[in-house]
Formats: sequence, C-alpha cells, structure tokens
Amino acid sequence: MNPEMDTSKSSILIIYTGGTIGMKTDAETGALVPFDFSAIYDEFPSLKRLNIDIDVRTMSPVIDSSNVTPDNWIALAKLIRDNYARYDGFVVLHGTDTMSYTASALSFLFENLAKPVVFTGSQIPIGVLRTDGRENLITAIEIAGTKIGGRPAVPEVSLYFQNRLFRANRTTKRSAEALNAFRSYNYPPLAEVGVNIAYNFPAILHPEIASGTVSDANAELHIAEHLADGIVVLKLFPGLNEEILRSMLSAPGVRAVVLETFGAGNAPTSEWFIRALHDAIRRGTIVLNITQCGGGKVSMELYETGLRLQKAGVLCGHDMTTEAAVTKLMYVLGQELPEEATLALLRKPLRGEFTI
Ligand code: ASN
Repeated sequence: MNPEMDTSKSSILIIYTGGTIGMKTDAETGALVPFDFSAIYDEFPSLKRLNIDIDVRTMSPVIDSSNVTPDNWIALAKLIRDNYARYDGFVVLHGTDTMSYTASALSFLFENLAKPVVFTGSQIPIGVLRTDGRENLITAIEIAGTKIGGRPAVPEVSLYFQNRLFRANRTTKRSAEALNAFRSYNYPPLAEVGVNIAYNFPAILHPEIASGTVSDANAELHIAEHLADGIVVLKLFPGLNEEILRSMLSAPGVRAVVLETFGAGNAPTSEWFIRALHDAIRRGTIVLNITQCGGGKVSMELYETGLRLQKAGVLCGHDMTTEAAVTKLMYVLGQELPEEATLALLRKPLRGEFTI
C-alpha cells in the first residue's frame, strides 16, 4: 500500500444506467434478466470487506447504450451534482457501446470536478459465470473510494475496463469481442491494475491543473445544462464526391463538422474539396480536423494536403478521439458564446482531451 494512502471510510454512489453489465442468468429459465444492483451486498458479500459505504441509484428507464441521448447525459450530470456533497466518489455503470461518448460528454459538462467519476461496464453480463463485470465493478468502486493524503486519488472522469483506468475523454471502444474492449491510444493509463493498483500520478488531472488556479480545487461543482445540436462526423475516403460533400456541409442545422482526415490530418488538395470546406467555414460552420487513425495526431503544417485545410480555416483537433471531438463541440457550442470565444475554447484543451 502507498504510505500516504488514506484509510478513512469512503462513501460511493453507484449509478446504473443500463447495458450488458446489468444482466444475470435466471437460475430456473436460463434467460437473461436484470440484475438488482440495490441488493449489491447480497450478490457480492465480499464488497463488505472494502472500507467503503455503497449506495445505488438506477436511472429510469434503464437503456441499452445505443439509445443514449444528450438529454440522458445532462440527467446523469444533474444526478451527480445533486449528490456531490454526500459522496466521495461515483461509479457509473453503462453499456460499453457508447460509454466513451457518455463519459467524454460528462468530462466536459462538469466544471471544477474534484471527485472521482469512474465509468465501467462489461462485455459479458454480470450474472454469467465467466463475466468480466465483477472485477470491473469491484475495482471501479475501490478506485472511486481511494483517497491519498485526504484527497481523492483520481478526481476526474475516468473509465475503468480490464485492468486499466483511463482518462475517459481519451477512450474509444475498439473491440466488440475482446474483454479489453477500450483503448486510449494517445494518453497513458491513469492506473494499471495487477496485484496492486498502480496509479500513474503525474498523468492524473487535478482540478487546480485543469483550471489553471489553485483555489478552484475547492470551488463548487457546476454543470453545463445545455449541449448543442447540429454536429456532423465526416469520415474522408478516396472517392468522396463533391455533390454529396456539399449537401452534407449545407444540410439544415449543421453547426460543426468533425472531419476525420487521413494520417497526420491530410485531405485531398482538389480545388472543389477545399472550396466546399471554405464555403462552409465562411457560412459560420466550424470544421475540426482529427485523424481517422486511432493513434497519433493532426499536424496540418506537415504536408501541403494539411496546409491547404489550415488556410481554408479548418481547426486542428490534435490527438482527440471522435468521441471527445463530438462532445466537446456540443458542450462549447451549447454555451452560445461569440465566435472568437468559441474558437478560443476549441483551440485549447479543457479537460485534458488533447495534447498540444
Ligand atoms: N449493447 C450493450 C450496451 O452498450 C453492450 C454492452 O454493454 N457490452 O448497452
């Protein structure tokens, strides 16, 4: 154990939103039925051995995460805000399919977050013998309840899956099959779990670092209550035609485009392509360039193909994931700020979502 590890009792709120983790096999029929997280101590008596008090809330309705909406994200953020003073940390149980979107969105919605919000789920239902959910759940609870020197060990929105804790807004679901379903290609794990939990302290964001001031560590938690609509993700591929590109860019209601480019932020240099983007930007549409490669970053100065985008007014998304880019745009545009202030927020990392 780390010598500074605080052994005083912690209290955790588990919020169950849905997903595979919440299913178990009915002993009589063999069918999958919902797992009752409110009876968590009956299901997992060993949890009593953790020095952590656990309460459970279930979102209504419980959903498969493919049905999640920005309204669900705001409801979840409000539930955490309303219970923030009462608990030392939060564990959110969520379907894996869109977990990185929800967790990224929450990372932006919370301003001055100083307590752990750990997302987890499973690939195999928790009530199935070979489940990965049991370990994910128990370790997520332990991480959310760990304090060091009286302060939470990981006071940011994180995602725990198969022995690794990640910054949530750096993650992507990469396998529909493997139990280690999530990757954080461009940022190291915040903790690696083996016999012990090895925290990567220099990689963990603390509120005073996130906000640039020390006093904000004790500031009240705020949540943004509005997420903007009108975001499009446009993945480039050789053969994209002008008419379709123009109709996507000028579809009613489009406010911002996440442009998934090739390699280090490259795109065709054809006049029609650059002109279509330039016209959209002149109409006030934001175009944010991220790479469709999992790892690595956009460097628009590297090749002529990237430089043309930069000159057309395309913003650099550095090494952001699609999930972070989409939810950051929803958050920033949701503030309805003047153009320069909007662009300023998009140019800097707000919650450690990219590395400059
Ligand atoms: N379809 C499920 C969900 O995302 C998948 C899972 O949780 N493993 O809700």
